[in-house]
Amino acid sequence: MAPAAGRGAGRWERRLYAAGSGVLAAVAALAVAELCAALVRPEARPVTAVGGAVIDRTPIAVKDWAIRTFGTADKLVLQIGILTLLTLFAVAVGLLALRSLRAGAAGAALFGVFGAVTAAGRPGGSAPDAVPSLVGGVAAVAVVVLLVRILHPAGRADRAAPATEAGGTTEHGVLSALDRRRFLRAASVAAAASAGSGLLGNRLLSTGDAEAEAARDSLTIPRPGDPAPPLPPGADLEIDGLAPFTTPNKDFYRVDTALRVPRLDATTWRMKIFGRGVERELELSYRDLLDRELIERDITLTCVSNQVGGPYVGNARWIGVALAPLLREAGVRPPSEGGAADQLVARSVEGMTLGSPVDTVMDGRDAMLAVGMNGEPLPFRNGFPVRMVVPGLYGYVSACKWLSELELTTFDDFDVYWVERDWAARGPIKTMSRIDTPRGFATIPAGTVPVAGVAWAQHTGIDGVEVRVDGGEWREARLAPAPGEDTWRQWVWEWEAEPGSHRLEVRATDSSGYTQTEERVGTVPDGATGWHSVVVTVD
Ligand SMILES: Nc1nc2c(c(=O)[nH]1)N[C@H]1C(S)=C(S)[C@@H](COP(=O)(O)O)O[C@H]1N2
Ligand SMILES: [Mo]
Repeated sequence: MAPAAGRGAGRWERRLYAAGSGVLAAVAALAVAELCAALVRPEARPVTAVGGAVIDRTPIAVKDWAIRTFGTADKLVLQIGILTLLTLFAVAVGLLALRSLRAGAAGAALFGVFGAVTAAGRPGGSAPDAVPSLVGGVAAVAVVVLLVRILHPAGRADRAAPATEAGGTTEHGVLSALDRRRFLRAASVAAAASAGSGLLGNRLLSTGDAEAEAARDSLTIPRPGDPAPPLPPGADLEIDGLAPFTTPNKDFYRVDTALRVPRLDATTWRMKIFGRGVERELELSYRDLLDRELIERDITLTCVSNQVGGPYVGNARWIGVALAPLLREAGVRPPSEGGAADQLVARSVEGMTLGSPVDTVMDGRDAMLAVGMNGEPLPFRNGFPVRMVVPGLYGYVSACKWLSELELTTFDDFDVYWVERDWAARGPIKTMSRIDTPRGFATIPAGTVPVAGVAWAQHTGIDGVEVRVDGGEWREARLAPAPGEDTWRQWVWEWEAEPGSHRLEVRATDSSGYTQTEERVGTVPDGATGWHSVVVTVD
Protein backbone atom coordinates (compact mmCIF):
# COMPACT_ATOMS: atom_id res chain seq x y z
CA MET A 1 0.00 0.00 0.00
CA ALA A 2 2.67 2.44 1.05
CA PRO A 3 4.66 2.32 -2.21
CA ALA A 4 1.52 2.90 -4.28
CA ALA A 5 0.55 5.93 -2.21
CA GLY A 6 4.09 7.23 -2.48
CA ARG A 7 4.07 6.84 -6.23
CA GLY A 8 0.80 8.74 -6.50
CA ALA A 9 2.08 11.57 -4.34
CA GLY A 10 5.31 11.64 -6.32
CA ARG A 11 3.45 11.98 -9.56
CA TRP A 12 1.42 14.92 -8.28
CA GLU A 13 4.45 16.61 -6.87
CA ARG A 14 6.23 16.32 -10.20
CA ARG A 15 3.19 17.67 -12.02
CA LEU A 16 2.88 20.56 -9.64
CA TYR A 17 6.54 21.43 -10.09
CA ALA A 18 6.30 21.01 -13.86
CA ALA A 19 3.29 23.32 -14.01
CA GLY A 20 5.19 25.78 -11.84
CA SER A 21 8.15 25.53 -14.21
CA GLY A 22 5.89 26.47 -17.10
CA VAL A 23 4.61 29.50 -15.24
CA LEU A 24 8.16 30.51 -14.27
CA ALA A 25 9.18 30.15 -17.91
CA ALA A 26 6.38 32.53 -18.91
CA VAL A 27 7.35 34.98 -16.19
CA ALA A 28 10.97 34.81 -17.37
CA ALA A 29 9.86 35.42 -20.95
CA LEU A 30 7.81 38.49 -20.04
CA ALA A 31 10.55 39.83 -17.78
CA VAL A 32 13.28 39.46 -20.37
CA ALA A 33 10.97 40.85 -23.04
CA GLU A 34 10.27 43.86 -20.80
CA LEU A 35 14.00 44.58 -20.64
CA CYS A 36 14.39 44.19 -24.41
CA ALA A 37 11.31 46.32 -25.08
CA ALA A 38 12.83 49.09 -23.00
CA LEU A 39 15.68 49.05 -25.52
CA VAL A 40 13.57 48.56 -28.67
CA ARG A 41 10.28 50.36 -27.95
CA PRO A 42 7.52 49.94 -25.36
CA GLU A 43 4.94 48.96 -27.97
CA ALA A 44 7.02 45.84 -28.72
CA ARG A 45 6.19 44.23 -25.35
CA PRO A 46 4.52 40.92 -26.09
CA VAL A 47 1.40 41.57 -24.00
CA THR A 48 1.02 45.06 -25.48
CA ALA A 49 1.46 43.74 -29.01
CA VAL A 50 -0.84 40.75 -28.58
CA GLY A 51 -3.41 42.93 -26.83
CA GLY A 52 -3.27 45.43 -29.66
CA ALA A 53 -3.71 42.66 -32.20
CA VAL A 54 -6.71 41.34 -30.25
CA ILE A 55 -8.23 44.83 -30.27
CA ASP A 56 -7.64 45.09 -34.02
CA ARG A 57 -9.45 41.80 -34.58
CA THR A 58 -12.24 42.09 -32.05
CA PRO A 59 -15.64 42.11 -33.76
CA ILE A 60 -17.35 45.45 -33.55
CA ALA A 61 -20.20 44.16 -31.37
CA VAL A 62 -17.79 42.79 -28.77
CA LYS A 63 -15.74 45.98 -28.79
CA ASP A 64 -18.85 48.07 -28.37
CA TRP A 65 -19.95 45.82 -25.50
CA ALA A 66 -16.52 46.03 -23.86
CA ILE A 67 -16.46 49.84 -24.03
CA ARG A 68 -19.99 49.92 -22.63
CA THR A 69 -19.34 47.40 -19.85
CA PHE A 70 -15.82 48.20 -18.75
CA GLY A 71 -15.51 51.81 -19.93
CA THR A 72 -11.93 53.01 -19.77
CA ALA A 73 -10.99 49.85 -17.84
CA ASP A 74 -11.61 47.80 -21.00
CA LYS A 75 -7.89 47.68 -21.74
CA LEU A 76 -7.03 46.51 -18.24
CA VAL A 77 -9.62 43.75 -18.53
CA LEU A 78 -8.11 42.73 -21.87
CA GLN A 79 -4.60 42.53 -20.44
CA ILE A 80 -5.78 40.48 -17.47
CA GLY A 81 -7.52 38.17 -19.94
CA ILE A 82 -4.33 37.75 -21.98
CA LEU A 83 -2.25 37.04 -18.87
CA THR A 84 -4.82 34.46 -17.74
CA LEU A 85 -4.65 32.66 -21.09
CA LEU A 86 -0.88 32.85 -21.03
CA THR A 87 -0.82 31.28 -17.55
CA LEU A 88 -3.00 28.39 -18.73
CA PHE A 89 -0.77 27.90 -21.75
CA ALA A 90 2.32 28.00 -19.52
CA VAL A 91 0.90 25.32 -17.21
CA ALA A 92 0.19 23.18 -20.27
CA VAL A 93 3.74 23.70 -21.55
CA GLY A 94 5.20 22.69 -18.18
CA LEU A 95 3.12 19.52 -18.02
CA LEU A 96 3.97 18.73 -21.63
CA ALA A 97 7.66 19.14 -20.85
CA LEU A 98 7.32 16.51 -18.15
CA ARG A 99 6.25 14.01 -20.81
CA SER A 100 8.70 15.21 -23.42
CA LEU A 101 11.26 17.94 -22.87
CA ARG A 102 11.45 18.52 -26.58
CA ALA A 103 7.73 19.10 -26.92
CA GLY A 104 7.72 21.40 -23.90
CA ALA A 105 10.60 23.40 -25.33
CA ALA A 106 8.75 23.66 -28.63
CA GLY A 107 5.68 24.93 -26.80
CA ALA A 108 7.71 27.60 -25.04
CA ALA A 109 9.38 28.58 -28.32
CA LEU A 110 5.96 28.83 -29.94
CA PHE A 111 5.03 31.46 -27.37
CA GLY A 112 8.02 33.55 -28.41
CA VAL A 113 7.38 33.17 -32.10
CA PHE A 114 3.70 34.06 -31.68
CA GLY A 115 4.59 37.23 -29.80
CA ALA A 116 7.28 38.12 -32.33
CA VAL A 117 5.09 37.67 -35.38
CA THR A 118 2.28 39.60 -33.73
CA ALA A 119 4.50 42.49 -32.63
CA ALA A 120 6.21 42.89 -36.00
CA GLY A 121 2.93 42.52 -37.87
CA ARG A 122 1.03 45.25 -36.05
CA PRO A 123 0.21 48.41 -37.97
CA GLY A 124 3.26 50.60 -37.52
CA GLY A 125 5.32 47.56 -36.46
CA SER A 126 8.66 46.48 -37.92
CA ALA A 127 11.23 43.70 -37.62
CA PRO A 128 12.94 45.03 -34.45
CA ASP A 129 9.59 44.75 -32.67
CA ALA A 130 9.99 40.97 -32.89
CA VAL A 131 13.16 40.99 -30.79
CA PRO A 132 11.67 41.23 -27.27
CA SER A 133 9.34 38.28 -27.87
CA LEU A 134 12.06 36.19 -29.50
CA VAL A 135 14.52 36.78 -26.69
CA GLY A 136 11.70 36.16 -24.23
CA GLY A 137 10.95 32.89 -26.04
CA VAL A 138 14.58 31.80 -25.69
CA ALA A 139 14.44 32.57 -21.97
CA ALA A 140 11.23 30.54 -21.66
CA VAL A 141 12.76 27.54 -23.42
CA ALA A 142 15.85 27.73 -21.22
CA VAL A 143 13.86 27.94 -17.99
CA VAL A 144 11.44 25.16 -18.83
CA VAL A 145 14.22 22.83 -20.01
CA LEU A 146 16.53 23.51 -17.06
CA LEU A 147 13.77 23.08 -14.49
CA VAL A 148 11.81 20.17 -15.90
CA ARG A 149 15.00 18.30 -16.70
CA ILE A 150 15.50 17.92 -12.99
CA LEU A 151 12.05 16.36 -12.67
CA HIS A 152 12.48 14.34 -15.80
CA PRO A 153 13.89 10.81 -15.90
CA ALA A 154 14.87 11.30 -19.54
CA GLY A 155 16.82 14.36 -18.55
CA ARG A 156 18.78 12.33 -16.05
CA ALA A 157 19.33 9.68 -18.67
CA ASP A 158 20.86 12.40 -20.82
CA ARG A 159 23.27 13.07 -18.07
CA ALA A 160 24.19 9.38 -18.02
CA ALA A 161 22.56 8.72 -14.70
CA PRO A 162 20.17 5.96 -15.65
CA ALA A 163 16.94 6.15 -13.79
CA THR A 164 15.59 3.11 -12.10
CA GLU A 165 12.53 2.33 -10.08
CA ALA A 166 14.82 1.66 -7.18
CA GLY A 167 16.46 5.04 -7.49
CA GLY A 168 13.03 6.68 -7.18
CA THR A 169 13.69 9.02 -10.09
CA THR A 170 11.30 7.75 -12.71
CA GLU A 171 8.22 9.63 -13.68
CA HIS A 172 6.18 7.65 -11.22
CA GLY A 173 8.59 7.58 -8.33
CA VAL A 174 8.82 9.95 -5.42
CA LEU A 175 11.09 12.92 -6.06
CA SER A 176 14.31 12.44 -4.11
CA ALA A 177 15.15 15.01 -1.50
CA LEU A 178 18.24 15.90 -3.50
CA ASP A 179 16.26 16.52 -6.71
CA ARG A 180 13.65 18.52 -4.84
CA ARG A 181 16.35 20.75 -3.44
CA ARG A 182 18.04 21.11 -6.81
CA PHE A 183 14.72 21.98 -8.38
CA LEU A 184 13.81 24.57 -5.79
CA ARG A 185 17.25 26.13 -6.01
CA ALA A 186 17.09 26.37 -9.81
CA ALA A 187 13.54 27.73 -9.64
CA SER A 188 14.63 30.39 -7.16
CA VAL A 189 17.49 31.43 -9.42
CA ALA A 190 15.13 31.66 -12.40
CA ALA A 191 12.61 33.68 -10.37
CA ALA A 192 15.27 36.04 -9.08
CA ALA A 193 16.77 36.56 -12.53
CA SER A 194 13.29 37.24 -13.94
CA ALA A 195 12.49 39.70 -11.20
CA GLY A 196 15.81 41.44 -11.82
CA SER A 197 15.39 41.87 -15.55
CA GLY A 198 11.70 42.68 -15.24
CA LEU A 199 12.34 45.40 -12.69
CA LEU A 200 15.26 46.79 -14.66
CA GLY A 201 13.19 46.86 -17.84
CA ASN A 202 10.31 48.48 -16.03
CA ARG A 203 12.67 51.03 -14.52
CA LEU A 204 14.11 51.91 -17.91
CA LEU A 205 10.63 52.24 -19.39
CA SER A 206 9.44 54.51 -16.62
CA THR A 207 12.60 56.61 -16.86
CA GLY A 208 11.74 57.08 -20.52
CA ASP A 209 8.22 58.10 -19.51
CA ALA A 210 9.52 60.54 -16.91
CA GLU A 211 11.86 62.12 -19.45
CA ALA A 212 9.02 62.47 -21.93
CA GLU A 213 6.87 64.07 -19.24
CA ALA A 214 9.60 66.51 -18.24
CA ALA A 215 10.12 67.45 -21.89
CA ARG A 216 6.39 68.09 -22.30
CA ASP A 217 6.25 70.12 -19.08
CA SER A 218 9.03 72.38 -20.34
CA LEU A 219 7.09 73.34 -23.47
CA THR A 220 5.09 76.52 -23.73
CA ILE A 221 2.47 77.02 -26.37
CA PRO A 222 2.74 80.58 -27.75
CA ARG A 223 -0.17 82.94 -27.27
CA PRO A 224 -2.55 82.33 -30.17
CA GLY A 225 -2.66 85.09 -32.76
CA ASP A 226 -6.36 84.37 -33.19
CA PRO A 227 -7.59 83.73 -29.64
CA ALA A 228 -10.98 82.38 -28.63
CA PRO A 229 -13.40 85.08 -27.48
CA PRO A 230 -14.10 84.98 -23.76
CA LEU A 231 -16.93 82.60 -22.85
CA PRO A 232 -20.26 84.43 -22.79
CA PRO A 233 -21.32 85.08 -19.19
CA GLY A 234 -23.55 82.28 -17.98
CA ALA A 235 -22.21 79.66 -20.42
CA ASP A 236 -21.64 77.57 -17.32
CA LEU A 237 -24.83 77.34 -15.24
CA GLU A 238 -22.78 75.91 -12.37
CA ILE A 239 -25.46 73.51 -11.25
CA ASP A 240 -24.49 70.61 -9.01
CA GLY A 241 -24.18 67.39 -11.00
CA LEU A 242 -24.15 69.17 -14.38
CA ALA A 243 -21.06 68.65 -16.56
CA PRO A 244 -18.99 71.86 -16.48
CA PHE A 245 -18.98 73.83 -19.73
CA THR A 246 -15.26 73.24 -20.16
CA THR A 247 -14.20 69.70 -19.33
CA PRO A 248 -10.98 69.69 -17.30
CA ASN A 249 -8.22 67.69 -19.01
CA LYS A 250 -8.08 65.18 -16.18
CA ASP A 251 -11.77 64.38 -16.68
CA PHE A 252 -11.73 64.36 -20.47
CA TYR A 253 -12.91 61.06 -21.91
CA ARG A 254 -10.43 58.85 -23.70
CA VAL A 255 -11.18 56.44 -26.51
CA ASP A 256 -8.43 54.77 -28.54
CA THR A 257 -6.90 51.41 -29.34
CA ALA A 258 -3.48 52.13 -27.79
CA LEU A 259 -2.72 49.72 -24.94
CA ARG A 260 0.12 51.98 -24.05
CA VAL A 261 -0.20 55.73 -24.49
CA PRO A 262 2.54 56.86 -26.90
CA ARG A 263 4.89 59.37 -25.26
CA LEU A 264 6.49 61.14 -28.16
CA ASP A 265 9.32 63.62 -28.23
CA ALA A 266 8.06 66.90 -29.65
CA THR A 267 11.57 68.01 -30.63
CA THR A 268 12.01 65.12 -33.08
CA TRP A 269 8.35 64.88 -34.16
CA ARG A 270 7.68 65.56 -37.83
CA MET A 271 4.68 65.14 -40.05
CA LYS A 272 4.13 65.27 -43.76
CA ILE A 273 1.28 66.07 -46.07
CA PHE A 274 1.25 64.18 -49.36
CA GLY A 275 -0.92 62.25 -51.79
CA ARG A 276 -3.40 62.90 -54.57
CA GLY A 277 -3.69 66.45 -55.74
CA VAL A 278 -0.81 67.61 -53.56
CA GLU A 279 1.31 70.00 -55.61
CA ARG A 280 3.90 70.71 -52.92
CA GLU A 281 4.45 68.08 -50.25
CA LEU A 282 4.84 69.64 -46.84
CA GLU A 283 7.00 68.40 -44.04
CA LEU A 284 6.52 70.10 -40.70
CA SER A 285 8.17 69.93 -37.31
CA TYR A 286 6.54 70.84 -34.02
CA ARG A 287 8.47 74.13 -34.09
CA ASP A 288 7.17 74.83 -37.61
CA LEU A 289 3.62 74.47 -36.32
CA LEU A 290 4.21 76.72 -33.30
CA ASP A 291 5.77 79.35 -35.58
CA ARG A 292 2.59 79.63 -37.64
CA GLU A 293 -0.40 81.67 -36.66
CA LEU A 294 -2.24 79.73 -33.99
CA ILE A 295 -6.00 79.73 -33.59
CA GLU A 296 -7.83 79.02 -30.35
CA ARG A 297 -11.37 77.57 -30.33
CA ASP A 298 -13.88 75.96 -28.00
CA ILE A 299 -14.90 72.68 -29.60
CA THR A 300 -16.89 69.75 -28.23
CA LEU A 301 -15.54 66.33 -29.16
CA THR A 302 -17.85 63.31 -29.28
CA CYS A 303 -17.27 59.60 -29.80
CA VAL A 304 -19.46 57.60 -32.16
CA SER A 305 -19.45 54.86 -29.48
CA ASN A 306 -21.29 57.14 -27.08
CA GLN A 307 -24.60 55.59 -26.06
CA VAL A 308 -27.61 57.83 -25.53
CA GLY A 309 -26.87 59.41 -22.14
CA GLY A 310 -23.25 58.23 -22.30
CA PRO A 311 -20.02 59.87 -21.10
CA TYR A 312 -17.88 59.93 -24.27
CA VAL A 313 -18.26 63.62 -25.00
CA GLY A 314 -16.21 66.53 -23.71
CA ASN A 315 -15.61 70.19 -24.42
CA ALA A 316 -12.18 71.82 -24.48
CA ARG A 317 -10.45 75.00 -25.56
CA TRP A 318 -8.04 73.88 -28.28
CA ILE A 319 -5.06 75.74 -29.70
CA GLY A 320 -3.71 74.73 -33.07
CA VAL A 321 -2.92 75.48 -36.68
CA ALA A 322 -5.87 75.90 -39.02
CA LEU A 323 -5.83 72.87 -41.31
CA ALA A 324 -7.51 74.19 -44.46
CA PRO A 325 -4.89 76.91 -45.17
CA LEU A 326 -2.16 74.32 -44.66
CA LEU A 327 -3.78 72.04 -47.23
CA ARG A 328 -4.16 75.01 -49.61
CA GLU A 329 -0.47 75.69 -49.20
CA ALA A 330 0.21 72.12 -50.31
CA GLY A 331 -1.88 72.86 -53.40
CA VAL A 332 -4.87 70.78 -52.31
CA ARG A 333 -8.28 71.74 -53.64
CA PRO A 334 -11.48 70.24 -52.28
CA PRO A 335 -13.55 68.07 -54.66
CA SER A 336 -16.11 70.88 -54.87
CA GLU A 337 -13.38 72.90 -56.62
CA GLY A 338 -12.30 70.00 -58.81
CA GLY A 339 -9.74 68.52 -56.40
CA ALA A 340 -8.64 64.92 -56.97
CA ALA A 341 -8.92 63.65 -53.40
CA ASP A 342 -12.15 63.41 -51.42
CA GLN A 343 -10.67 61.70 -48.34
CA LEU A 344 -8.04 63.05 -45.97
CA VAL A 345 -6.43 60.11 -44.18
CA ALA A 346 -4.67 60.94 -40.93
CA ARG A 347 -2.17 58.35 -39.78
CA SER A 348 -0.83 58.15 -36.23
CA VAL A 349 2.48 56.83 -34.98
CA GLU A 350 0.89 53.54 -33.89
CA GLY A 351 -0.49 52.97 -37.36
CA MET A 352 -4.09 54.03 -36.69
CA THR A 353 -5.83 55.61 -39.69
CA LEU A 354 -8.81 57.97 -39.64
CA GLY A 355 -10.47 59.42 -42.73
CA SER A 356 -12.28 62.75 -43.06
CA PRO A 357 -14.07 64.20 -46.07
CA VAL A 358 -11.81 66.82 -47.67
CA ASP A 359 -14.86 68.97 -48.45
CA THR A 360 -15.79 69.07 -44.76
CA VAL A 361 -12.28 69.85 -43.58
CA MET A 362 -11.99 72.71 -46.11
CA ASP A 363 -15.51 74.18 -45.87
CA GLY A 364 -14.48 77.04 -43.60
CA ARG A 365 -14.99 75.37 -40.23
CA ASP A 366 -12.18 75.45 -37.67
CA ALA A 367 -10.58 72.10 -38.53
CA MET A 368 -7.15 72.21 -36.92
CA LEU A 369 -3.96 70.45 -36.03
CA ALA A 370 -4.22 70.96 -32.29
CA VAL A 371 -1.18 71.36 -30.04
CA GLY A 372 -2.84 72.80 -26.94
CA MET A 373 -5.80 71.78 -24.80
CA ASN A 374 -7.24 73.96 -22.04
CA GLY A 375 -4.12 76.06 -21.67
CA GLU A 376 -1.45 73.37 -21.76
CA PRO A 377 0.28 71.23 -24.37
CA LEU A 378 -1.95 68.28 -25.30
CA PRO A 379 -1.87 65.61 -22.59
CA PHE A 380 -0.17 62.41 -23.79
CA ARG A 381 -3.45 60.48 -23.61
CA ASN A 382 -5.17 63.08 -25.77
CA GLY A 383 -2.63 62.93 -28.57
CA PHE A 384 0.58 64.79 -27.69
CA PRO A 385 2.27 66.42 -29.49
CA VAL A 386 -0.24 66.98 -32.31
CA ARG A 387 -3.76 65.77 -33.05
CA MET A 388 -6.54 66.67 -35.43
CA VAL A 389 -9.81 68.26 -34.32
CA VAL A 390 -12.69 68.86 -36.74
CA PRO A 391 -15.87 70.42 -35.34
CA GLY A 392 -18.95 68.44 -36.29
CA LEU A 393 -17.33 65.08 -37.03
CA TYR A 394 -17.22 62.15 -34.62
CA GLY A 395 -13.75 61.43 -33.26
CA TYR A 396 -13.28 58.22 -35.26
CA VAL A 397 -13.45 60.12 -38.58
CA SER A 398 -11.46 63.17 -37.60
CA ALA A 399 -9.68 63.41 -34.29
CA CYS A 400 -6.43 61.49 -34.97
CA LYS A 401 -4.14 61.57 -31.94
CA TRP A 402 -0.34 61.20 -32.05
CA LEU A 403 -0.51 62.35 -35.66
CA SER A 404 2.30 61.35 -38.02
CA GLU A 405 1.05 62.10 -41.52
CA LEU A 406 -1.82 63.31 -43.66
CA GLU A 407 -2.47 61.57 -46.94
CA LEU A 408 -4.85 62.85 -49.60
CA THR A 409 -6.71 59.97 -51.23
CA THR A 410 -10.24 58.88 -52.05
CA PHE A 411 -12.93 56.99 -50.16
CA ASP A 412 -12.97 54.51 -53.05
CA ASP A 413 -9.27 53.80 -52.82
CA PHE A 414 -8.72 53.49 -49.11
CA ASP A 415 -10.66 52.11 -46.14
CA VAL A 416 -9.39 53.35 -42.79
CA TYR A 417 -9.18 51.28 -39.60
CA TRP A 418 -12.77 51.71 -38.34
CA VAL A 419 -14.30 51.46 -41.79
CA GLU A 420 -12.62 48.06 -42.20
CA ARG A 421 -14.47 47.19 -39.01
CA ASP A 422 -17.92 48.06 -40.26
CA TRP A 423 -18.25 51.62 -39.04
CA ALA A 424 -19.55 54.14 -41.56
CA ALA A 425 -16.96 55.96 -43.67
CA ARG A 426 -18.65 59.27 -42.94
CA GLY A 427 -19.54 60.28 -39.42
CA PRO A 428 -21.15 63.67 -38.92
CA ILE A 429 -22.16 64.10 -35.28
CA LYS A 430 -25.86 63.52 -34.59
CA THR A 431 -27.84 66.07 -32.61
CA MET A 432 -28.07 64.83 -29.04
CA SER A 433 -29.06 65.87 -25.53
CA ARG A 434 -28.35 64.41 -22.13
CA ILE A 435 -29.82 64.80 -18.64
CA ASP A 436 -27.00 65.16 -16.11
CA THR A 437 -29.07 65.93 -13.03
CA PRO A 438 -31.01 64.45 -11.36
CA ARG A 439 -29.21 61.15 -11.96
CA GLY A 440 -31.16 58.06 -12.98
CA PHE A 441 -32.67 56.21 -10.00
CA ALA A 442 -31.92 59.12 -7.65
CA THR A 443 -34.27 59.82 -4.77
CA ILE A 444 -34.93 63.54 -4.43
CA PRO A 445 -37.09 65.68 -2.15
CA ALA A 446 -40.34 67.11 -3.52
CA GLY A 447 -40.38 70.79 -4.50
CA THR A 448 -38.49 72.78 -7.11
CA VAL A 449 -35.81 70.61 -8.73
CA PRO A 450 -33.45 71.88 -11.43
CA VAL A 451 -33.38 69.35 -14.26
CA ALA A 452 -30.22 70.13 -16.20
CA GLY A 453 -27.90 68.73 -18.81
CA VAL A 454 -26.05 69.39 -22.05
CA ALA A 455 -27.07 69.27 -25.71
CA TRP A 456 -24.86 69.29 -28.79
CA ALA A 457 -25.09 69.59 -32.57
CA GLN A 458 -21.55 70.65 -33.44
CA HIS A 459 -21.21 73.07 -36.34
CA THR A 460 -24.99 73.39 -36.58
CA GLY A 461 -25.81 74.71 -33.13
CA ILE A 462 -28.53 73.99 -30.59
CA ASP A 463 -31.70 76.06 -30.83
CA GLY A 464 -33.92 74.55 -28.20
CA VAL A 465 -34.17 71.84 -25.57
CA GLU A 466 -37.42 70.43 -24.22
CA VAL A 467 -38.12 68.25 -21.21
CA ARG A 468 -41.22 66.25 -20.38
CA VAL A 469 -42.35 64.33 -17.33
CA ASP A 470 -44.13 60.97 -17.51
CA GLY A 471 -44.89 61.39 -21.21
CA GLY A 472 -46.73 64.69 -20.58
CA GLU A 473 -46.36 67.94 -22.45
CA TRP A 474 -42.93 69.09 -23.65
CA ARG A 475 -41.60 72.11 -21.69
CA GLU A 476 -38.96 74.52 -22.97
CA ALA A 477 -35.75 74.38 -20.99
CA ARG A 478 -33.66 77.52 -20.54
CA LEU A 479 -30.55 77.40 -22.70
CA ALA A 480 -27.23 78.75 -21.49
CA PRO A 481 -25.34 80.82 -24.08
CA ALA A 482 -22.47 79.22 -25.99
CA PRO A 483 -19.47 80.82 -27.74
CA GLY A 484 -20.49 79.37 -31.10
CA GLU A 485 -22.00 76.42 -32.94
CA ASP A 486 -19.14 74.06 -32.29
CA THR A 487 -19.72 73.44 -28.60
CA TRP A 488 -22.39 71.88 -26.53
CA ARG A 489 -24.84 74.07 -24.61
CA GLN A 490 -26.00 73.62 -21.07
CA TRP A 491 -29.73 73.77 -20.33
CA VAL A 492 -31.92 73.77 -17.24
CA TRP A 493 -35.62 73.38 -16.50
CA GLU A 494 -37.18 74.03 -13.10
CA TRP A 495 -39.41 71.12 -12.20
CA GLU A 496 -42.12 71.25 -9.52
CA ALA A 497 -41.56 67.68 -8.45
CA GLU A 498 -44.39 65.82 -6.72
CA PRO A 499 -43.98 62.62 -4.75
CA GLY A 500 -43.88 59.39 -6.71
CA SER A 501 -41.78 57.72 -9.38
CA HIS A 502 -41.27 59.86 -12.48
CA ARG A 503 -39.68 59.54 -15.86
CA LEU A 504 -37.89 62.60 -17.29
CA GLU A 505 -37.13 62.78 -21.01
CA VAL A 506 -35.18 65.31 -23.05
CA ARG A 507 -34.93 66.20 -26.72
CA ALA A 508 -33.04 68.93 -28.55
CA THR A 509 -33.76 70.88 -31.70
CA ASP A 510 -30.76 72.10 -33.68
CA SER A 511 -30.37 75.27 -35.70
CA SER A 512 -31.30 73.50 -38.93
CA GLY A 513 -34.75 72.94 -37.41
CA TYR A 514 -34.24 69.22 -36.86
CA THR A 515 -35.66 67.77 -33.63
CA GLN A 516 -34.07 64.61 -32.24
CA THR A 517 -35.92 61.48 -33.22
CA GLU A 518 -37.38 59.25 -30.53
CA GLU A 519 -36.25 56.19 -32.49
CA ARG A 520 -33.52 54.38 -30.60
CA VAL A 521 -30.68 53.10 -32.72
CA GLY A 522 -27.38 51.76 -31.41
CA THR A 523 -23.95 53.29 -31.92
CA VAL A 524 -22.99 51.08 -34.88
CA PRO A 525 -22.43 52.07 -37.66
CA ASP A 526 -22.72 55.86 -37.45
CA GLY A 527 -23.87 56.95 -33.98
CA ALA A 528 -26.80 56.42 -31.60
CA THR A 529 -30.14 58.21 -31.72
CA GLY A 530 -33.06 58.43 -29.31
CA TRP A 531 -34.14 60.49 -26.33
CA HIS A 532 -32.25 60.25 -23.09
CA SER A 533 -34.48 59.53 -20.12
CA VAL A 534 -34.03 59.01 -16.40
CA VAL A 535 -36.37 57.60 -13.80
CA VAL A 536 -36.30 59.23 -10.37
CA THR A 537 -38.15 58.85 -7.09
CA VAL A 538 -39.54 61.97 -5.43
CA ASP A 539 -40.12 61.73 -1.69
N1 LIG B 1 -4.26 57.52 -32.90
C1 LIG B 1 -5.56 57.42 -32.55
N2 LIG B 1 -6.34 58.50 -32.62
C2 LIG B 1 -7.65 58.41 -32.28
C3 LIG B 1 -8.22 57.19 -31.87
C4 LIG B 1 -7.36 56.05 -31.81
O1 LIG B 1 -7.78 54.94 -31.47
N3 LIG B 1 -6.04 56.21 -32.15
N4 LIG B 1 -9.54 57.14 -31.53
C5 LIG B 1 -10.42 58.18 -32.05
C6 LIG B 1 -11.71 58.23 -31.41
S1 LIG B 1 -12.77 56.95 -31.76
C7 LIG B 1 -12.13 59.28 -30.64
S2 LIG B 1 -13.72 59.40 -30.13
C8 LIG B 1 -11.19 60.35 -30.24
C9 LIG B 1 -11.15 60.48 -28.74
O2 LIG B 1 -10.26 61.47 -28.36
P1 LIG B 1 -9.85 61.60 -26.82
O3 LIG B 1 -9.35 60.27 -26.38
O4 LIG B 1 -8.84 62.69 -26.74
O5 LIG B 1 -11.12 61.96 -26.08
O6 LIG B 1 -9.88 60.08 -30.68
C10 LIG B 1 -9.79 59.56 -31.99
N5 LIG B 1 -8.41 59.53 -32.35
MO1 LIG C 1 -14.76 57.55 -31.08
